[in-house]
Amino acid sequence: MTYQFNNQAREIEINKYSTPTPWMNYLSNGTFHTMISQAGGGVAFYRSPQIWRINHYRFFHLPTDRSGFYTYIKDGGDVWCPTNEPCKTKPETWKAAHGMGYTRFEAGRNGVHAVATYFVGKYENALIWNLKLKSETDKKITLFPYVELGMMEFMRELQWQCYNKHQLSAYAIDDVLVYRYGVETQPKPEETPLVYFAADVPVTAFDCDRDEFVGAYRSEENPQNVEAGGCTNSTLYGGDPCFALQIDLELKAGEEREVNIFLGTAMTEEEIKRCVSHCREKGFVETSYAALSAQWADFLRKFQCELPDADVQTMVNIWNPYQAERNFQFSRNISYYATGTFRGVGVRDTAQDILAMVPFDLCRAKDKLNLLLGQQYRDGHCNHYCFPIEGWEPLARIHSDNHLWLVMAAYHIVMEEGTLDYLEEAVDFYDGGSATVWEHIKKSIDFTMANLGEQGFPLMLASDWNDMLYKVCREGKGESIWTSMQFGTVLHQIAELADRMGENGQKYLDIYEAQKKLVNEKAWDGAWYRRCITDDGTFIGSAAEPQAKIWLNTQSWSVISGMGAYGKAAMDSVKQYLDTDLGIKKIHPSMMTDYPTKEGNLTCYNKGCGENGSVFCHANTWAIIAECLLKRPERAYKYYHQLLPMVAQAKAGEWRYKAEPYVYSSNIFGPESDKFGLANVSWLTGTAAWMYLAVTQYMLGIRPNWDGLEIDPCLTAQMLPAKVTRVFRGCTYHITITKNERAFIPHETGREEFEITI
Ligand code: IFM
Repeated sequence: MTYQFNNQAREIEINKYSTPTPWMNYLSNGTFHTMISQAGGGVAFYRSPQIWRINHYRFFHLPTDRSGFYTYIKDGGDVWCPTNEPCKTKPETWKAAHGMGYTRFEAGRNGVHAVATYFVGKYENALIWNLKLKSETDKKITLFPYVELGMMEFMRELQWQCYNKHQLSAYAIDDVLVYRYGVETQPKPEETPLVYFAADVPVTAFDCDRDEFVGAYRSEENPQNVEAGGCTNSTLYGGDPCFALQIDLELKAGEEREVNIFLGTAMTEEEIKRCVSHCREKGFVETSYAALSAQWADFLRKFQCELPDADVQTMVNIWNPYQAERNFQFSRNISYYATGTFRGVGVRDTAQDILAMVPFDLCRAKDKLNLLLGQQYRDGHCNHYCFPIEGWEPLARIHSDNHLWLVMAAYHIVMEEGTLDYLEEAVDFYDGGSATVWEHIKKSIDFTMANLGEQGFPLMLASDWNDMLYKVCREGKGESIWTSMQFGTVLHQIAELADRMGENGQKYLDIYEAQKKLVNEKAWDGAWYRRCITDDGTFIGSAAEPQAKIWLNTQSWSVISGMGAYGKAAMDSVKQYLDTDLGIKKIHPSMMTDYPTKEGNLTCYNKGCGENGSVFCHANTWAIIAECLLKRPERAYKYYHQLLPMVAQAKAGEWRYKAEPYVYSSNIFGPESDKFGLANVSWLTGTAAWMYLAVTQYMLGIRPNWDGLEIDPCLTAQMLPAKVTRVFRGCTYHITITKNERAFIPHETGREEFEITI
């Protein structure tokens, strides 16, 4: 087995370095971040991977997953790395473990044993490499920690490095290496940090010039200075920089030596000196690691469960909330699949990520929602992406769904908190003026009302949730039936809030009823709900159409919104036409590139890939929720269980599935592709937040409402009995569910513990 979960330690242990794709982890303190693979490859960045990337990561190039955070161990003529990669000479024993905010490698060769733990602590903006070394015999070895630096702006590097690389410098101040990104016209020079590299043991020599360290026609596989046994103290004022240290160590038989390496950022050389001396203080690394563990324990304790299904328990208690937190933090920025060059904070995606942060950290959830509300215009629409760190102009495209997600996020915050206080906070509009959160979300409704199409559904505009539908409204006439259902969902939420705010909730319910009527009269196709209407009036997603006859989202949301008079039948069609053993396809059948017309084709994707007939995991979550609302636990469990990453990976096979078995992917190639089962775009996907909601709030059914905690389980025998600990409004609820029966626990202020069995 390539891996096993160690839930006690909240780790996944990986026994083979050559996984089919890099299996990543994200290490972060909120300011300094590192994505690192099971083989030590990855990329570090300060705040933004778009403008403050620290090292090179070569996307799509072979060999894959280079460069990274390597320490060469030279033991006589033998050179190897605890990370396994990038040396040709491999350790004799090896395993890696990804844990909550850290990654560890344990390796041994020729009687030398190394444990290398990488993490980013909260006390300094630095990736800490903690190396523990032991030898069975007395030995002299040399360590060469190494990072290949690059231009901090990836896109500028691609275009302009021939000039700009001569504005980089890397040099030593005593035994600390410093990298200065001196590139002119960089976006925020006054906020650009220096990068440092230091050890907490004496350093014999160093290199800052990559070519000097690596040599000609070599790679990180076999750097010439490692082979030669020593660095050459090269500095770099123009060219290709790197950080390499030479550390000569004497190991006594059986004795453990600890070496810490710090790859960090600071604004000035003075500050670097302060940071490095802080890092070198006795106990600093230990304290930082302990704080990281405590932080994750505190985060995860808010919702813990005991279930008969071990895989579900692993996901609910550990990996799903962990992934959701990382999504919340990084939005759809940088991953093994996404280069982190152009996507900032997407309003649609981030508003959904907030939903999973709400039960864990209301402050972070509110701050993020305020950021998104700041992207809203006075007429109620909002920007599509914004770049709060980079300071770039936002992407101002108007989509039919963005602003409506804001209502949902605000509603979840209010229900978690049980007060209306948040709605009274003031947030500026993007185009000037300020309003309370409450006023903001009412504007969202106004905007949709002001942008209804000829048939009465919301205009599609630059697409709804489904990016690929951007061609539907080129002439400004196309309409989205799914947005009508999303609108319906949030109309119910805002109606409830309006009543609590002392305003007229009924007016929203009236709009809801009108949209509901349309959905059932104009969008029902006979066995499912149609998807949208093109500029020329064609209904996409209809049995009468030659392709893409049925779409998942309008079936699941017909139930979620409560609008679908035929919701049950619609979801039966999902089962009949869209479900596979590896998840539910988004559409069926996949489209050709001439549909609905050659010029107005909806997709260029090959059949079964991406948006065109893959199993779109994010959208599968809504089918699970819909089945729970329909009280069909067997279906909900099937849809949930088959997409558990470890289950899907085992079913498809490791080499076919390829992605990580511990985090969700955005999509899995569908049966119309010869690569059916290939999971891709893992980690940063809305699947994480919604899967978390689906299992905790709909399958386990533990949902906050205004008065307390509602328990409305929809579980199969595989999930019963379920024991849940849920922290809610300061009280710890111990809930045992033995059957699918509804219960309600009214919130009582001041209560600290509560126990209930259903
Ligand atoms: O909704 C989008 C998301 O914003 C980006 N990834 C694809 C989804 C579906 O099109």
